[in-house]
Amino acid sequence: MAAQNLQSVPDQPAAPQEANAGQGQGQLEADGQAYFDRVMADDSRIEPKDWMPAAYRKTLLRQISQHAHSEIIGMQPEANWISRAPSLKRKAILMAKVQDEAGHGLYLYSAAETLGQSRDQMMDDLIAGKARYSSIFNYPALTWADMGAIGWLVDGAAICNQVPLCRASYGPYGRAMVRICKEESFHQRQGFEILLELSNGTPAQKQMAQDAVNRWYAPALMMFGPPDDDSPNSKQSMAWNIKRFSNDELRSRFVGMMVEQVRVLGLTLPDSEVRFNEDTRKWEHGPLDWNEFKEVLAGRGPCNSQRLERRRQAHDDGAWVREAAASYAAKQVNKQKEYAA
Ligand code: FAQ
Repeated sequence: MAAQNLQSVPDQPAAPQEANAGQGQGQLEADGQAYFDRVMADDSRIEPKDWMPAAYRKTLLRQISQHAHSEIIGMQPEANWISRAPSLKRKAILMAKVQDEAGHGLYLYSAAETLGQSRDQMMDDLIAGKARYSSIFNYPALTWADMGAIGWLVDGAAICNQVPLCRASYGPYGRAMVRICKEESFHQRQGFEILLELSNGTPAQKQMAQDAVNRWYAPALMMFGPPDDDSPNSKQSMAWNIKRFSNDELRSRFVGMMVEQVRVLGLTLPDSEVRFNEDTRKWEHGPLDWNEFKEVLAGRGPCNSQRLERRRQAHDDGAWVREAAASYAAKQVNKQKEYAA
């Protein structure tokens, strides 16, 4: 699947010519729309300075900023275990992973900024509780085995959802996703390896691994978003070549991947209804609790308030760093001006 979805983007159609400069606004809009339509039809890419419909910009800003916030809030469940990792090696690996997630957030905030919203504004929205981030990070990480389950299931679901986004029609988003996906696949393997070691350990360790998989399985399936018939954004996002597959399609693929891997782990999925439907050629799973999903999205999940409070605190604690960096940057600009004068 990965190789197919990472295929290179075709050559770009020619952008509207600068000769349009003297034309009226209406004509410019019409040319811009025609160019945009051609890019979509050719499955090519829109870049930040290209004309784009306001609704396309809004959709991208929504998705990319939510994605960035997810990476940043998503650091918390694992960061919580850095000081309790069972060995120096595990601690170093976990620290590197959490740091990678911070990096993903930064690539994504940068991509979102190219659409015209400042990072400060996005961060203010997150801290004010006005912005969404992935439902999955509102669940607690209770044991060390949760580090394995998060890596295997959560990063696994993230990869399944994000590899197709490497071909997203908006250039900065697609390019950021290529790098992110490379790192996420490493994350998934480290989660798998934690679970494999626990599964081959004592009966209590194996039980701890199974318990973690039991708790993270359904929330990981819900990461793909609501069922297709309850997904208001999917159709348009697919028409704009942002999303390549529907929420249910990706969820089904993910289940198929997990069925194979859980056997190697010597564990089971907590879902007796998983089966491959020979007629539809798709993997099916048992019912998910979509009321729980809605509650989490409404801010009433197990850890919503804790996650936001922690982010607010971190933002306040980092105020002096931002001030120092801004002051240093201003000094550098002044020095350059003096030098130029
Ligand atoms: N959580 O119409 P749709 C990671 C909202 S990164 C919260 O289907 P869409 C790495 C949705 O925003 C994980 N809200 O929406 C990591 C919309 O609300 P709105 C994040 C959700 O956009 C690992 C409404 O429901 N990944 O894990 C969720 O077409 C380990 C209706 O939904 C991404 O963001 C949800 N799960 O499809 C980090 C990937 N699902 O905005 C640390 C990029 C839906 O209209 C540690 N995003 N909603 O008010 C996407 O692919 C899409 O945005 C979907 C949702 C698939 C998430």
